[in-house]
Amino acid sequence: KADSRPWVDQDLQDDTEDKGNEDEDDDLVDNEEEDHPQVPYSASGYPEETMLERSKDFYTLMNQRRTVRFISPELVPREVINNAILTAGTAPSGAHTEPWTFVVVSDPETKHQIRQIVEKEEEVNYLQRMGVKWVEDLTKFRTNWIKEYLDVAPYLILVFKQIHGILPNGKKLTHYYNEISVSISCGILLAALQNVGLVTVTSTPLNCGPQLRLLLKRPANEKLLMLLPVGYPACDATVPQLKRKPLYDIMVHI
Ligand code: IYR
Repeated sequence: KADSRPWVDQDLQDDTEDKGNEDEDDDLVDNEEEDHPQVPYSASGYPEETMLERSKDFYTLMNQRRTVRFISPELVPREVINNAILTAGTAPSGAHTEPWTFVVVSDPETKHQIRQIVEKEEEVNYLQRMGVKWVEDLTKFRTNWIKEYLDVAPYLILVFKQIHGILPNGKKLTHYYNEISVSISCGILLAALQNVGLVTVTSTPLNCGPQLRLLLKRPANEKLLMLLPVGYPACDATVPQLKRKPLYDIMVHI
């Protein structure tokens, strides 16, 4: 199956029977349980000059973000990670369903088990599933299936998307746009980590989802979307020299 549809991730076929009752939440009574009255909203409101300065400052900060594969084992305060995850949880979500679970792993034994699962699958990915062109496209990044950072990083954050929720009555709660909602939350998480000087790798371990979900004892309505090893950069960390597209290549003004 080496060259057959490498983009199709078996994880998407993880249709393990989950706890949710097959019935969708078509019962309006469930939705009425929690009413959201309208409350006033007022923005902070900056003068234009301040806006301009803040827009530049934030761009400068985020433009320094790089995927760093060499992470220091130095410990990071747990509260910083908690705050970053709280920040990620401010993402918008379809019908405010907040369809995310962030599993934070610092236990060395669990990190090692994760590494073993990921490396075993990634070896097959590189040697068979991805195909010659994909592997070639990655040569400039010098990546391979050895993922030392999975042992070394003080934290691994595994982001799961909940493809549906489960109501107290056992029925499924529809999680609209769950993938894009959780993807947005990952973006905000990356910004929150950058803001405190931590680094990560936005890894999406192909074909590891079901095994990692079982290892971490997560229910079947949760699918792994992203695995982020988090820590300070190693003192001898290097990154590939990359350029970002200029504004006129990424923006069209009509
Ligand atoms: N998941 C593999 C391969 C990989 C794929 C892409 I697209 C990258 O930008 C980088 C790596 C790995 O993590 O090595």
